[in-house]
Amino acid sequence: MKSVIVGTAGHIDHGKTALVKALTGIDADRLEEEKRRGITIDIGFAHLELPAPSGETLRLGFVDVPGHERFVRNMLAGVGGIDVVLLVIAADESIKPQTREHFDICRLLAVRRGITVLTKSDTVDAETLDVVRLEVAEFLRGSFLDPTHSLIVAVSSLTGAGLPKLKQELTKIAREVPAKDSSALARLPIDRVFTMKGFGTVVTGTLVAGTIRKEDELEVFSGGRRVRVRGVQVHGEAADKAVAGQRTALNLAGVAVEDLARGMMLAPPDTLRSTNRIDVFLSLLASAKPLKDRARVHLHAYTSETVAQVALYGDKRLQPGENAYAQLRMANPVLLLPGDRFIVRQFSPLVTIGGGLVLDASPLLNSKNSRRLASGFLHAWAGMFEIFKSGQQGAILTARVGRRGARGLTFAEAVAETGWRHSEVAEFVGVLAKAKLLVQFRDRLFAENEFELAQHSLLDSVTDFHGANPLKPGMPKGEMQDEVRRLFKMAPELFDAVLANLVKEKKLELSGELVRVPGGGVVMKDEEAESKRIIEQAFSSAGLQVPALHTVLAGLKVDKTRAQKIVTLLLREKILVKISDELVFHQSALQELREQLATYKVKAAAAGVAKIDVGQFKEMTGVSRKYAIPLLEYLDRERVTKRVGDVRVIL
Ligand SMILES: Nc1nc2c(ncn2[C@@H]2O[C@H](COP(=O)(O)OP(=O)(O)O)[C@@H](O)[C@H]2O)c(=O)[nH]1
Ligand SMILES: [Mg+2]
Repeated sequence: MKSVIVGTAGHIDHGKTALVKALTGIDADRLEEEKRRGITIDIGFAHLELPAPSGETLRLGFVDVPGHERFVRNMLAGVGGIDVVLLVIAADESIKPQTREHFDICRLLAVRRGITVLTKSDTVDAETLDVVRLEVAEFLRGSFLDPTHSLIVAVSSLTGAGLPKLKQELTKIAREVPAKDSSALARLPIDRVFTMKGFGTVVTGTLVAGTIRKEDELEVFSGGRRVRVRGVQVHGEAADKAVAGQRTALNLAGVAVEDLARGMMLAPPDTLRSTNRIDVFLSLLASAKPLKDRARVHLHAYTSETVAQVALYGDKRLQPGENAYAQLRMANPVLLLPGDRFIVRQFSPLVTIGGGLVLDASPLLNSKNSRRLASGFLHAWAGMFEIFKSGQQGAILTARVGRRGARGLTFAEAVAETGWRHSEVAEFVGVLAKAKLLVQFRDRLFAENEFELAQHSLLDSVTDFHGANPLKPGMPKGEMQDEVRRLFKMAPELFDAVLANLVKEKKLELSGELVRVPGGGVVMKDEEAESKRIIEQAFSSAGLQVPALHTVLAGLKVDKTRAQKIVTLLLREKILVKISDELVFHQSALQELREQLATYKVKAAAAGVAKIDVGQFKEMTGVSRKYAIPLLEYLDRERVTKRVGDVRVIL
């Protein structure tokens, strides 16, 4: 059964509630105060099943809205999910202020279908009705209700005149409403919260997307609370599930009435994110005053309402009847997705001044930077907005991935940014990867050219490393990864893939954790590596009684030049330390000497003076004078000791 939501719109007392009752038999004024005062204060609901000529049954859910100017905010909470509008204009009063305001709102929200209903036809004569009809036709010209393609029906809820024709037209239009994607991610903007005896917490709303089933877990936006669906009602009857386009009531477990309110949104858990900033395409009504950059407004989207600041990209002021790209900074976070519509009302006094289309609910730029954007970046930025506005999913995904550069975009982020299902994202990724626009590494997506850029970055990084470290065998992989993360925010997924590819193409070499350009760095052959080990071993085992360097080198398999190269490398790596032309020590032996001296100092200080002379030094270390003098001079240079006359003060 196809479900379609029909909303009323129009000035107070023009017969909206009476019309809904005449069509459905249901009085949508449900509040005691509404019944007593005879006016609609809050949105009300009714439903009707209509047989279509094709044999199918259409289920119409009605949202009846208040016409009073003081309750426009309630009207806005109801109009969010409607498919068809009944623009109600009383034949005896014709167009009034809220006729205009409600009609503006419908246009700004991009309501596509509707019927103009001239009510109270019984109160005027045929001639007056004709005049009003002409007036109304003029008013509607060029809009989605333009009389050349949309009907104006005169009815009387009192006598029933015109109602059959209206029902017929409603059936026709309802059938034209495109079926909604019930497999999309579910979103239910909450319009009412109450307790029902024996049930507990109940919320209602117009399900704007997807399906909600009994036992589903949902997340409450904003705030992150989890709730479980204990029961589902559709148009007042128990059901296993509610699908997009249905008036839906949910009995919720895990939440108290006080924790929920109109304006919150229910959606699948851990999938979407609420936001304080949205980039939008904003339209200012011709009837509004010019809108200044940084102006504060009231933002209405679905059932939510928050104060927001408008940061205009580009001009400092938006003229009436014009459009602009802008960033809205909200006082309270709201769950919105690209493609959603919204209304803005003047901060004070409260009048509807415009509305528009959400382009991006996860903008990368803060509106604080929009000044900077105004000059140079705007052009490129506008190009992206155009793509977002186009609604072309492939181009949108490519742009969203592309703007993240080497950081890429994960599948989960793609889902949260677009509101598309994971499988839908995957489908587009498949197509775009084939078209060589995107690449995927593990769970992350990158623009194809990022791969190319990353190759250059990695090659540069290693080449620079060799330049700065001529005697090192290669650049540690971790250091390389840190560098490209710091410089380009490169994701590990891209790094790994690019490095693997460069190694495969023999543009880089990998040995253990070291990366080098082929032929770059110090490459040791087996016998060189062995020689290096032998030298190191000779000195580390000798302690301070070191052999002469030339003796050690003479015993190696490698020739003199190569042997010298290895020594240079060992000195460079600070494994060996040269303290005089003749003498080379292993760093561990010198380290031990420092510790010995430190211990000696403690003892000597206890005896009165932290001093040592050459004799004491020889005794302590067991070395001959030939070694003792250069060692002490080395220690002086290292500021471990200080020569004072014939003795050394231990520092
Ligand atoms: N004569 C006549 N009165 C109507 C008709 N429709 C509504 N009314 C009356 O007009 C008043 C306002 O109607 P209501 O439906 O509450 O208007 P709303 O504010 O637009 O919802 C009520 O007193 C209705 O009885 C109609 O078709 N003919
Ligand atoms: Mg009413």
